[in-house]
Amino acid sequence: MPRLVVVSNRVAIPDPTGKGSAGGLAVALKEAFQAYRGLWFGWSGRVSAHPSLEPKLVDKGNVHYALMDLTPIDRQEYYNGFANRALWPNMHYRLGLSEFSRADYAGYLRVNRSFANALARMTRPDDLIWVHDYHLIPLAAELRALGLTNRIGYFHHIPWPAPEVFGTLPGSRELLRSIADYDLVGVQTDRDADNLRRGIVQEFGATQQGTDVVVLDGRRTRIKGFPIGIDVKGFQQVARRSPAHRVVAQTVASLGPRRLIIGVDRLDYSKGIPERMEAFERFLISNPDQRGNVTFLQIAPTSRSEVPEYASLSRTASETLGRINGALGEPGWVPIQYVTSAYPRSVLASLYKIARVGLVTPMRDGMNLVAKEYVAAQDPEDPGVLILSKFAGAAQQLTDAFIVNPNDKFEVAEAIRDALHMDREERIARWKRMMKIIEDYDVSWWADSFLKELGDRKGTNKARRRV
Ligand code: GDG
Repeated sequence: MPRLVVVSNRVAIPDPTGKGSAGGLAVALKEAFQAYRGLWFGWSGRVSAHPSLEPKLVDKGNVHYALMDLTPIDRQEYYNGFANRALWPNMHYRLGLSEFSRADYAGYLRVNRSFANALARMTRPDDLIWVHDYHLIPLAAELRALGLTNRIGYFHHIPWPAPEVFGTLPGSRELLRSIADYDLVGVQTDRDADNLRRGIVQEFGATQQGTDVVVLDGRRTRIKGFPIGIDVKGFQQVARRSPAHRVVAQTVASLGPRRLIIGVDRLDYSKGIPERMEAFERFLISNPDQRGNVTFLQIAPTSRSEVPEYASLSRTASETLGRINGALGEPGWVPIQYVTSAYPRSVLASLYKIARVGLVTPMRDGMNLVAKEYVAAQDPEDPGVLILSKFAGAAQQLTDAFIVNPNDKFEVAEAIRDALHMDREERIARWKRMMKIIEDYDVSWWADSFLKELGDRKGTNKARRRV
């Protein structure tokens, strides 16, 4: 079996406390590495004025970690700058928030080149290389320029926007071109795959072979949807354990007979947190009998706080929260409880299970793993109801959720009302159908099917150097 080399912006070395990083990628890759031996290469998360050009090596069980430090300017330009201030908003259709700077883009390309230089020295000719996410789109092009002929795959965790949207970003043409240096590109949904293939065909006149393959300058790149899943069994085990944690006990005690609605998201404008609070406000205004009978708990761990748009979102969320709780709360009842720290997975799992409604209403989301975790955590005899944005990749699979448009707070408010009124029989029927999909397409399916296709040499590109 070839060695698996995973490359991602952040490398998450397992943390015995279980708190770890709150990011979806860390959760997903942990599962993938249980099956495959290999190397995980990426940023250590540290900055230093004079970082080594060689990675720091750490061995943990069957995975070797190779960690690169960044300079403060690298972090500013590559990570906070181009990746998170230009690419992220563009790919989430927020063109008004996308801030392009030439210096940031140059920093993004520079870090990709320096990662490629360090990685190329560590790879063996038969390694399967699996690159993750929008921070590292040009990595394959840089590796090919160094002469690597390995099979290289890329998985894009966030939406791939329509060509008309992506094309507004300076640098987008070059990035699209560098996609063709991968052998396999995975995206979350068929719609994303279609957007990316159309982009390459429109921009370069590439030809399409069959449904999935585009051919550009003689190189074949297969572009397909591989919807990411969760570790269903592991998550259910955690959810079944008795809620020993203080936070769970206090939540149960403070709820009393009230019903709980839960939201769990990184504090990110793509997740629609203030919009969701306003939908809950609308629900309380339209259903005054429900005041005092339901609590909405929003867990929103702070994220990317060095990026100005995130600081601004944090202010908006706090203001919206304060306004709604001030206007509608009563002594002894706070309508929205809002916390910005991260909790252990076991606490999340217990809270999901207690909650009658899971409110997952991103404005745009690649997949959204919280939606799947919420469903997996439910009690099969008395499951809760998932309300899910039509703009989350998960909505393509979980069609038995209440699918809503998060831009319409009246529609979301009505879905909350209907979810709270749904009888047990219907809740069970919907839950069973969603659970089947979540189990069939779990994280092992995702990693196995991507890697199987990446390793498949049928119709492959000939091993050749690019000049
Ligand atoms: C990106 C894409 C795609 C959240 N708060 C805490 C915590 N979390 C965990 C959740 C879940 C994960 O973080 C978040 O995953 P999402 O998928 O919801 O969102 P992103 O972080 O934006 O992830 C997304 C994903 O990549 C995978 O491809 O689905 O579309 O944007 O697992 O449970 N975990 C802990 N404490 C928290 O407070 N321990």
